[in-house]
Formats: sequence, structure tokens, C-alpha cells
Amino acid sequence: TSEEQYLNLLRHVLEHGAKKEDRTGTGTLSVFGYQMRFDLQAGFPLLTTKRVPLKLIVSELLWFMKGDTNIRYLLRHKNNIWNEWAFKKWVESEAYEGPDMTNFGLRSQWDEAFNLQYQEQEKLFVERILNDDAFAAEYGDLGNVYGKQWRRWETSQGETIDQLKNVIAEIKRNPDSRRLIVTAWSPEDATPQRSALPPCHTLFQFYVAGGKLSCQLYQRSGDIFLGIPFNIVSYALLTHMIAQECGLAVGDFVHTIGDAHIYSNHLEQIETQLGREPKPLPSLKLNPDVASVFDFEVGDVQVDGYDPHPSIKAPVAV
Ligand code: DHF
Ligand code: TMP
Repeated sequence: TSEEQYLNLLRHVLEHGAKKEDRTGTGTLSVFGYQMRFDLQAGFPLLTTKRVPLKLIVSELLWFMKGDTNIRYLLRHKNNIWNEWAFKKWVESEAYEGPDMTNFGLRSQWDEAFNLQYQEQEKLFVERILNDDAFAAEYGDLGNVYGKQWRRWETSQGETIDQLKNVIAEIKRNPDSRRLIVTAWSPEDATPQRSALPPCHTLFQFYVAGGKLSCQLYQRSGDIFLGIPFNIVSYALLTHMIAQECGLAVGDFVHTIGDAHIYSNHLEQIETQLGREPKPLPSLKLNPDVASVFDFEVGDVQVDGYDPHPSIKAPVAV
């Protein structure tokens, strides 16, 4: 099944990965350049060897598609996956006066007293983002991340480009085009001042043949245990949504990764996962009445027949 594509990636990096230090100080096993291909008609690629929280992936994708870059939307959907990167901006700002949070991602893993302090500060931060408009506007915004780049790309002429809307219009008008591209990567924005985390999913391209819509993603950097399972589902779902609007069937999702890495603190989790037998993949049920991709809501996305093994917790490198 498609799931073997992912399990093979885990095995490949365990076997052939080079030991490599990284920005977060965690340490990785890494390979450069790897490609997976998921036939979207063979099942929806939501892993069964661990539970993957579909709802969080859906609300994250809808957040991108709205052009929103403020974590307040995610928090309102009980989605905490981007908290650390907004919190980091807050605790590194002049205005923050609480206990020192330097290097909180690593310290919270080995210093339990600090971890409690950190949990407390992050909880206060989240409550303030939800309740204080001015604070949310300043510290909830991650800057030039996906939502901005996909829907409100700023040109040097001061105009904005809606890449996502344009590419969908072009898929309908000229499906044979070889220019069906959305890019999140801008050399101007790939600096810490302008973006909390320069885009990991750098560029994606669509392709239509035989009435089927395919998508390929170039991801510059992939956290194989935590990020990649989310990324596969997110782009598979986006492809299904766009296919529905364009009256096309789905083809392949091709996932190309630059630096494909396993963090050194995910090794036990991966051993557990590889010891499990994959189950049949679920199928995606999109509400067929939604005519435009921009009208989807969380409840319009369901899966049938998802019966995964239990979830496996792992620390995220910040
Ligand atoms: N940094 C790193 N080091 N790895 C990432 O995967 C990553 N992903 C980001 C932002 N920065 C990142 C955005 N996407 C989780 C998954 C995806 C994601 C961020 C976090 C995550 O922690 N997933 C957990 C469950 C989370 C939950 O239930 O709240 C998981 O077990 O899949
Ligand atoms: P980097 O900017 O130093 O490459 O760190 C980003 C980390 O986040 C890296 O481990 C890759 C991971 N990541 C994903 O795997 N998928 C994602 O969607 C995002 C946002 C990040």
C-alpha cells in the first residue's frame, strides 16, 4: 500500500542516514533527496501504523487556504501545532517580562522544573492570544508563512498575487500547462526577521493527464516522524479539494524531500511504529456540495474506515 512508501523512507534513513547536527541542537540522521509517490485512488494516505490527527491537518490547511498567518484561528480550532514558533517570537521580544525562556524547546525536555514553568508561560500566552486582540495582532502572527505566500504574495511593485486562486483558474482554463506552480519560497523573506520559520514546503506543481489531477511538492526540509505524515495528508487533501472544484479525478501525489531527517529523540518511537502491521487505508469523504475550495469548512472533510494503531508521542524540535 501507499503506507509502505513512508515506512520505506523510515527504514532507508535509519540505514543510510548520515549523522548531522542541526539548527535546533537536537541532532539528526539525514539523507539528501528522496521521493515518494502516492496513488490517491488507492486510498487516502493517512498513516495507520500510528494515529495521525486528521482534524489538526484539516484546520491547518484551511488556515493556509484562507490566507491567514495568525495562530489565533488555529487556537480557536483547538489546534496547538504552531504555538512554539509564535511563543518563541514573544519570549524573545522586548515586551516579555516573565522567567527566562531561552532555548525552551531543548531545556523543557530534560529540566522538569523548567518544563513546568514553560508550560505555564505557554498557557498564559495562548490565553492572551485568544482574548486580547492587540496582543494577538502583534504576537500571534507568524509573518510571511504559507497563508501569506499562497494568497497575498507581495510584489516589489506593491501589488499582491493570489497564487492559489490563479493556479486553480489556470488548471480549468489550460490543464496542459506546465506552469501550474505555487511557490512559498521568497529569497527576500527567508530571514528570521520576516518569517518565524522559512517555508519547509517550498514549491508545489499541478499536472493534469487523462482527466486526473496530480500534485508534486518540493519540501526543502522534512521531519520524518512528526512533520512528514502531516504534510502528506495536507497535500493529498488539497489535491482532492482542487480536483473536486475542477471536475477532475485524483492522480498521484509526488513528495520530493531535500533534507529528509530523523531527529535523534524520535528513534524509539520509530522502532515501535516499524514493529506494527499496516492496516487498510481509509477513504476520503469530501462534502460534494462544496463548489469552491475556498468554501470548505472543517466538517466538510471526513474519512471512512480509519482504524489506526494508537498515537505515538514525540517531542518537537523548536
Ligand atoms: N518543526 C519541527 N522540528 N518539526 C516539524 O514537524 C514542524 N512542523 C511544524 C512547524 N515546525 C516544525 C508545523 N507542523 C506537529 C505536527 C506538525 C507540525 C507541528 C507539530 C506535532 O507535534 N504533531 C504531533 C501531535 C500534535 C498534537 O496532537 O497536538 C504528532 O504526534 O503528530
Ligand atoms: P529548518 O528550518 O531548520 O529546516 O527547521 C524546520 C523543521 O521543521 C525541520 O525539522 C522540518 C520540519 N517541518 C516539517 O517537517 N514539516 C513542516 O510542515 C514544517 C513547517 C516543518
